Amino acid sequence: MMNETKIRAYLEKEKLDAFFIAKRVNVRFASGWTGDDSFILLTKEGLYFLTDPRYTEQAEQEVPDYEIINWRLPGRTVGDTVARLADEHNLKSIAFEADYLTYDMYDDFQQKVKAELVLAGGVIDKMRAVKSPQEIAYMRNACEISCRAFNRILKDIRVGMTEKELAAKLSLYMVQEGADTQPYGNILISGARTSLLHGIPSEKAVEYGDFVLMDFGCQFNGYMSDMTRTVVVGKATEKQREVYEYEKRSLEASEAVMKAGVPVRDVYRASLEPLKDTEYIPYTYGNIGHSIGLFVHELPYLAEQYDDVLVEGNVMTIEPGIYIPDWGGVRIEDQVLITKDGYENMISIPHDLIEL
Ligand SMILES: [Mn+2]
Repeated sequence: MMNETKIRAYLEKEKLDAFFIAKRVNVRFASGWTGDDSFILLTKEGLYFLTDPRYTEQAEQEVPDYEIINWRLPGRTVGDTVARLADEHNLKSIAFEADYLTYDMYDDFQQKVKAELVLAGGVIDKMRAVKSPQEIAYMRNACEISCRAFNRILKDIRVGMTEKELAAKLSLYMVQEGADTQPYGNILISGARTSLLHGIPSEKAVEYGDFVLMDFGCQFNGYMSDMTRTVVVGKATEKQREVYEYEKRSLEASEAVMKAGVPVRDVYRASLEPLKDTEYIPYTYGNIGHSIGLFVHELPYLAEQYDDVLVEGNVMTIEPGIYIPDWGGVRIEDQVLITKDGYENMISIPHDLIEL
């Protein structure tokens, strides 16, 4: 059993009979299941794990408390199995992830399932916002792995290496340092391309004087790290130094206000303070961080438009940036655990400019 009790508490409170869970990270959060393509129907008394023959053996090992059901029979859909379970257990209402279910699946459920389908988008996602000590420990580990990989990649960054080659090496280093498997879509871009907020590593070779921006992370037992550092190949110019310095102040100003009880809006506003009399405000982006866990971008976010307040046990990334089109950008990103009085930074690499 993992977090089923939290979901049952929600059913109790909302007077619902069951929750159908399809989003992969929510299935993992609920049950601990590490595989793919599987669904959970959780009722007040029952735990049903809907999977197919590729996964039945793994399911017996990983989710032993569940009744494991092969839904993939000829001509059958997940909706058929859910409809049968709903009838057998007299379920009147089933909550589902309205922000995730495909239209096809919803349509199929509507035709076959007699229980009322209740919109519950984002519900389990919100349950994931406060991390347990074990989840925090996993993320500390993921961050340490990333930091070790960062120290290794610095030795490889030199004129002539392409962004793709370096990105591949960085991924390899994280796996060698203990990450789960292939890390997720890492950003490693250089030169003027560093103004692309989510630039994809290209065939561009690193040149002397380039910024190299690395926004990357890995998973440890499914839990993610996410960090960014921007370095200069060779000696930084005056302008590079200036932009870097403002970016560093922006990051540190926002980190300085982070603690439980602080509105996310205030963290965002603090990031702009050091820039307010400069030309750089138009080159910032309105979302400077996100929660992280089993998924890289979780709730809450750090931006003006959200009413969320930080609470103890949130794990947040904090990543303001300055992005100047056709010139380049600087981003520094930490991953922090929110505590009663402040935060613990899980990223041990200093914020100072590194010249290679
Ligand atoms: Mn991030």
